[in-house]
Amino acid sequence: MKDFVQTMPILINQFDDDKLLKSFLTIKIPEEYQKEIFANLSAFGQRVIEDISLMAKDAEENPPQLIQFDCWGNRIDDIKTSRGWKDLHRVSAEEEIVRIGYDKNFAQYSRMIQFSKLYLFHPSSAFYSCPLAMTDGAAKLIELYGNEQLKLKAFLHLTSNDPEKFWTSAQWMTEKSGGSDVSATETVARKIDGKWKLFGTKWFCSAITAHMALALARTEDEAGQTIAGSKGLSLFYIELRKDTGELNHFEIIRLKEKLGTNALPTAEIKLNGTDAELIGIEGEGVKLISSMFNITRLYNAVTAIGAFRRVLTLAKDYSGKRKAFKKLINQHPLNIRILAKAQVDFHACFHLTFLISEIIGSEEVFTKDNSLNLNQEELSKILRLLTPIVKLYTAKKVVIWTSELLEVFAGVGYIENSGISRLYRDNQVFSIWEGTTNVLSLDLLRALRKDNSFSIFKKMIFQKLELIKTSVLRAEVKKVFMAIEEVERIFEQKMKADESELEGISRDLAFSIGNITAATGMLEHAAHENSSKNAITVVKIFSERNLCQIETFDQEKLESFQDVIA
Ligand code: MFK
Repeated sequence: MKDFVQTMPILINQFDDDKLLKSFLTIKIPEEYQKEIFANLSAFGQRVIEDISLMAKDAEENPPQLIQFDCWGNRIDDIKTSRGWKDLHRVSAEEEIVRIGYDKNFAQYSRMIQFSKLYLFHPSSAFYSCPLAMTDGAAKLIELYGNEQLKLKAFLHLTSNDPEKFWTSAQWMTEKSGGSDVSATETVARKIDGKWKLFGTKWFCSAITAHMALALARTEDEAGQTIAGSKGLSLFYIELRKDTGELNHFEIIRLKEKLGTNALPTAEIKLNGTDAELIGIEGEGVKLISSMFNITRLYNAVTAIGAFRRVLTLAKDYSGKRKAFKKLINQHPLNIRILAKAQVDFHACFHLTFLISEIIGSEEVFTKDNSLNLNQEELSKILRLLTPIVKLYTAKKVVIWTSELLEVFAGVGYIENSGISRLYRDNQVFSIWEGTTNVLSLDLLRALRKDNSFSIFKKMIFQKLELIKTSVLRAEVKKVFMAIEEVERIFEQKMKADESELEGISRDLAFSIGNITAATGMLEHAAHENSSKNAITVVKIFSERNLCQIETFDQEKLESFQDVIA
């Protein structure tokens, strides 16, 4: 019997090899920027398979350790991280992954370039993308609501390209009393000698090695009374260490043992009078911190599609090397079907995510002649509407497809040191942190109700579709027009029904709007003369499915479901 030796899948330059990203950017980015951007991304595309991936490997192999006591018995709560993890910090600063979004050197295209870089970086970053997400979210929040001092100190650190000056931020919301239900927060903020100090436990603090954090706490009045619910929550800025290097009056109870993301130091902490500075007005904490998590949710989507592409690239490469039943597995019809369907869903996720990069870029660097032909208020409302959708849609797809594509590797994909099983464990996080699929579906309802944004969304989609004149795509364009009308009809009908009916369809609503947006992006791309070669075939296959996928759900159905699970 021959030895069991298989040819490993390999990666080549992750930008040069990405036909979709390259053709998308060629279409969207003005020519004057292209040379510089393409050279930068190409060099970075090589680094992510060379030195950066070695840093990630080191970080994965040497997970963080909590050293609670020194040899003399003193409580120190030191977190030991690997060389690789520290190098990833340096590279993130030097490659300006956060900074690009703020220096605006590429005007309204800055976010698109930043997202391209993050998308290339994430799968080789051992989840250093997570501290970067919170760093960007904190920068955005401080830019919007911070006082001059925070803008002159924290903001400059968060957006620095000097590794010595670059800070990362954490986001401290989750508590034992309620992860998604932030209104149950128990941490209190007490004014002592005119200064805010925080007391309580935060249960899931990602990136505990960050320099600063933004945290929610319930403010006490002079009589020690608090207001219940989210109206009693305020937002605080915290520096994690004092000038002496000691922790700012908090203890690290433990590092979390998680299913994946094991290079990332996530901690449970106890705040024992942590010095903090109030941001904004008391009682507006949830509203203010939403400007942070609306950015981290976009990072979630960008990193999810980066991870999706990595799994798909490895699976396709391996399929062209592995023989079974006398031929390469990429010649078996069933496998061809699976890979093609994954590729089509990947294109959908890509276009959905990169369309939002165009929207946020146009909103942040507003010009009247923006490519979306919308005013700034309309752009903000569409951004608010699509943020939960792009997060939940891409997360769910990467979770499902990572599981499916693992089968391409069969037993090897289940072996720990293949690296494939780690992708499976890691990618599961995308649909959990930063709001689960259900929480985000409900957030979509919040956005739809508050801003009446469906009509603006419809306007954007119609404007885009009306510009597509390619006759070969006529049927697909028509299908999107019909889907949007159908979604609107059902949504309006459910708005008049019992609240539980609207809640019950909110997830389907989110995926349907996601399908419509993705199809529009794919059609726009396919119709362009510079599109990637197979773009027309891809969107045709995508459009074979029902774009509006809202299942019937009413009181009777709810009762029968209750009966089923009783
Ligand atoms: C690799 C990239 C990954 C990055 C990961 C980083 C790792 C971080 C790990 C974590 O920390 S995970 C923790 C994640 N936790 C969450 O995402 C919380 C999930 N729960 C929710 O999102 C709930 O919907 C929410 C806490 C927001 C509900 O809170 P409330 O207080 O019940 O909401 P309410 O009362 O409806 O809204 C309060 C105000 O906030 C309202 O404004 P007004 O007072 O003006 O009316 C809302 O409109 C506003 N608001 C809520 N959500 C908003 C928002 N505004 C804008 N955008 C939103 N998304």
